[in-house]
Amino acid sequence: MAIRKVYLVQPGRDGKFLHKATMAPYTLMRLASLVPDSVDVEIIDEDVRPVPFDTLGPGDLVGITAKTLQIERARWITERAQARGATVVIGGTHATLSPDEVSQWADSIAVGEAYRTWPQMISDFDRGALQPAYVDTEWTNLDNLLPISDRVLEQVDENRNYWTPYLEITRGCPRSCTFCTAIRVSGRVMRLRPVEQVVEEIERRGIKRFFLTDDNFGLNFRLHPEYMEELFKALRKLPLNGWTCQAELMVADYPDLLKLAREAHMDKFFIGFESANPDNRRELGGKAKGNIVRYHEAIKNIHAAGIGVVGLFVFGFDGDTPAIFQSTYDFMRDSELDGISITVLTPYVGTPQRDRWIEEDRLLPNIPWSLYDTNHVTYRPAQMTPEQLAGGYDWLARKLYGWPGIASRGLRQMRRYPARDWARKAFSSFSTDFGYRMECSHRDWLPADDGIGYAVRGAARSGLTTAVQV
Ligand code: B12
Ligand code: SF4
Repeated sequence: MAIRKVYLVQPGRDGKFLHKATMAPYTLMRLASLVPDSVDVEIIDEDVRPVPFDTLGPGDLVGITAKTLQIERARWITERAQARGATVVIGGTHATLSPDEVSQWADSIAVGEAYRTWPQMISDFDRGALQPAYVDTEWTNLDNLLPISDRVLEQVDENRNYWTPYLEITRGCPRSCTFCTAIRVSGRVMRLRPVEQVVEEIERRGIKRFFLTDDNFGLNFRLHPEYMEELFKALRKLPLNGWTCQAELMVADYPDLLKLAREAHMDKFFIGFESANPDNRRELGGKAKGNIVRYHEAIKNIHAAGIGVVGLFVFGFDGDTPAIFQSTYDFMRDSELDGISITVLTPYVGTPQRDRWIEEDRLLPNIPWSLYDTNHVTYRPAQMTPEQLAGGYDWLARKLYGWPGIASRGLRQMRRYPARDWARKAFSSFSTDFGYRMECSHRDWLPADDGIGYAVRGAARSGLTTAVQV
């Protein structure tokens, strides 16, 4: 059947906040740019507008991207689109990690990256020969990615519709943390995009702020210092308001690169401390060791370069007891961190950790994938009950994401900039913790009279998620 139109869908969850959505559909922008000019393509982010089921019909190819927590919503969309005669392809993290499950209800699945397979799927569909699965395990060289096309930029209008645009500069991570799925979707070899293409993309998209999708951008301080130097020198010439990226503690050992990063308008590193408990170091793939003295030193060195640090912490490792929440909070209070993310360890499909816990019969039964959102407990921890883990997490979330906590970390960060930059930096100084507050509100702990939390829960309850608490 000849192709009529391509729809690319990002399942929704949070709705909009102050007229903008948070999750710019960068993955879909890249995929839409691979659709030949002769074929009509439309991106639909459910957080911005609903899927137009009434207009779907035979000849339409609907591509849906889904992480694990979005897969039930993806299936719901699929069933309605199929009922209208459209054909549905599922790609992204969950289809890559659990292909057999997804291929039971999708017309076709894309496993892995899709720079080669997606154009093939479109062409096969057009000549009536779509296959049930397309697998790419080659970790394509990123030297020649097709640029994000003008028609896609016009349609998404990311600066108007989203709080933070995303950008990919490098991809992959050679570490092997037992709980990580990122390496299973991005590969273990660090791949780098040519600096001139990165600059071209930033300028053409007209973005002034961005969050890097790179899983471990900071590791390139050690792996590819010349590349980083070239990149930072190119970015410092651009009129950027600021940008953020994921890294590990070792960036603190590279003062010259830190200085260049600051000049390149970098605002903050999101650093995976993961745990303030040294008993968990075996699970942390060699990047963090639960060594608090080293954590304090590294934060100090990064701050000295004028860059902020957002600390990422995971709770529920086998070494954790109920005391972990108070001891981590004590560390956080003393640490001068500029933002804090706390998550519950989550055994995603395809991780060594999930395999082990299945063997030990530790997964909780009947947990829907929508609760694999890192805010809910989905397994039996080794030294706590599930209720203790959930209760400790809620206790800490309340302490961290109450307004006083958010305000004090935001103001601390603002003070790192000269007063003339405060207007430009105000958004990024407060937005990170505010975003985590919104994420935690999926656990329903915000007081009912809190306007913002209430709005977020309203979006969550509008049928976009299954709001079950553990
Ligand atoms: C950027 C990012 C985010 C952004 C959101 C980006 C977005 N618009 O979705 C933010 C910061 C908001 C975010 C939030 C979360 N994230 Co996140 N995120 C990422 C990250 C770092 C990069 C993804 C990305 O944009 N890459 C760049 C694009 C170009 O590549 P890509 O998405 O991989 O797409 C390629 C292929 O996958 C494929 N493909 C993808 N979709 C489709 C669809 C079709 C039809 C086809 C044909 C192909 C295809 O083709 C693309 C081109 O090759 C990944 C890690 C990773 N390396 O994947 C984690 C990751 C996806 N996130 C993860 C998680 C857990 C979360 C959170 C739950 C964390 C939290 N506690 O807040 C939330 C959930 C929010 C939500 N409602 O979905 C996990 C998912 C695990 C899983 N099994 O589901 C990952 C893998 C990281 C990890 N820790 O392991 N995330
Ligand atoms: S360092 Fe980060 S990206 Fe790399 S394996 Fe560990 S959790 Fe995954």
